[in-house]
Amino acid sequence: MSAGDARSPRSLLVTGGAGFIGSAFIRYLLGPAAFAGRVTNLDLLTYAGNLENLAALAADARYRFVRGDIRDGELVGRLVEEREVDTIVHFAAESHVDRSIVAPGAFIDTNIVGTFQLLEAARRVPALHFHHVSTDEVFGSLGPTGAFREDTPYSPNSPYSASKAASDHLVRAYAHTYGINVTLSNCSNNYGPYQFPEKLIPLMIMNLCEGKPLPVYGDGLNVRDWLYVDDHVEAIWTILRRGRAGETYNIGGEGERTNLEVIRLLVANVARETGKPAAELERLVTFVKDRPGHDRRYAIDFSKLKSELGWLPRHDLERGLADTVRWYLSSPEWIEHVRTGAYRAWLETNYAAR
Ligand code: NAD
Ligand code: TDX
Repeated sequence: MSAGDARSPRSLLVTGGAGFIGSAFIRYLLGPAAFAGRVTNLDLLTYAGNLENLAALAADARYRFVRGDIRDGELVGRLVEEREVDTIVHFAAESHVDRSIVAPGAFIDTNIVGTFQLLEAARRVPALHFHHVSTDEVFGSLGPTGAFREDTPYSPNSPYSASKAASDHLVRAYAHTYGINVTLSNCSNNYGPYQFPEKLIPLMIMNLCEGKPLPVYGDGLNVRDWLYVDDHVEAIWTILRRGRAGETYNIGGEGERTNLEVIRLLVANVARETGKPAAELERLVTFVKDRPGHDRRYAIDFSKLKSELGWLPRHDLERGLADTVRWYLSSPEWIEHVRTGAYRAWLETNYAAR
């Protein structure tokens, strides 16, 4: 397939669609992208899954939610058959690096075995397209210059990134061995509305609002390339429809900043929105012990995606962070449910695990 050819998916199986990026993808698909086909969201609803992220779509006739585990091969196979799935978009994962350091087992199970089960289901359906959502962390850590390209050798450093690297390799191997149609994307750090507050940006926003310490790992000079989540999901939709089969595309935000720079931007935004003095908020910065094996710098060269498919990020970091801070400040109910765990109590009564 050349880059000009368009795929027209009609029945998507989205895994992990109740998480941060998966839910943004489904909101985009059924909103701005005006997708006319069917979307089946398969999500186990771990601590990171939150159906409140998709509340507005619950009654949409194009959308169906299934609570279940990607490691359950029989369930996955049945869904693919019953829903006549022609495309799998695979977001489901254990996604937080700190958790992978404390308890790596779930990362091996979900990220590697789960991906394997999805690929097993995919290889039984001729012409099914499989898009694998991955991360720039598979490439390891950079020095002060340079950027990850698609052909940068893999060098993952955490149990999380190693499990994602393993899943990337499985996807490539299934394409090579069984001829499955695949595309892969490796993206930099995302931020935006509905992100679970274990990740840097929502954690800092919530702590700023509550006057709690802002824990900065090490010297705070680690660099990440930040991408607004809506730009990521637009890139995935572009690759799904027009990306070359078998290819990997890097996705980045042109938003390289040190963690301290990001925190200072958040301080300025929260100060502006709440009227609290910036100097007072800045005093909440607290240097803490470093994350073991902490990658120093990530940067993404996404010229392939830009030149082949014409994708560019729409949000710069300043605007994206301002929008994100405003969203958290105007979503007290979502925050309260996450903080108290109420979103889970509601899930347990409405969706018994299979
Ligand atoms: P998230 O942790 O917010 O959501 C993960 C979702 O997967 C949750 O809804 C969870 O319930 C579900 N899930 C977990 N285990 C499951 C299982 N066994 N079966 C079915 N569902 C299961 O993650 P996210 O930040 O939205 O990341 C989504 C994907 O994007 C991941 O594959 C991640 O590696 C990748 N990615 C994330 C970022 C980022 O900055 N967050 C950047 C690049 C790539
Ligand atoms: O409290 C904190 N203090 C701190 O200094 C937290 C939670 C993080 N940090 C630092 C560690 C990182 O240098 O901030 C940076 C960002 O940390 P995370 O938000 O945990 O993201 P990161 O480890 O970079 O990984 C993220 O980007 C790539 C996602 O969690 C992954 O799912 C994605 O693949």
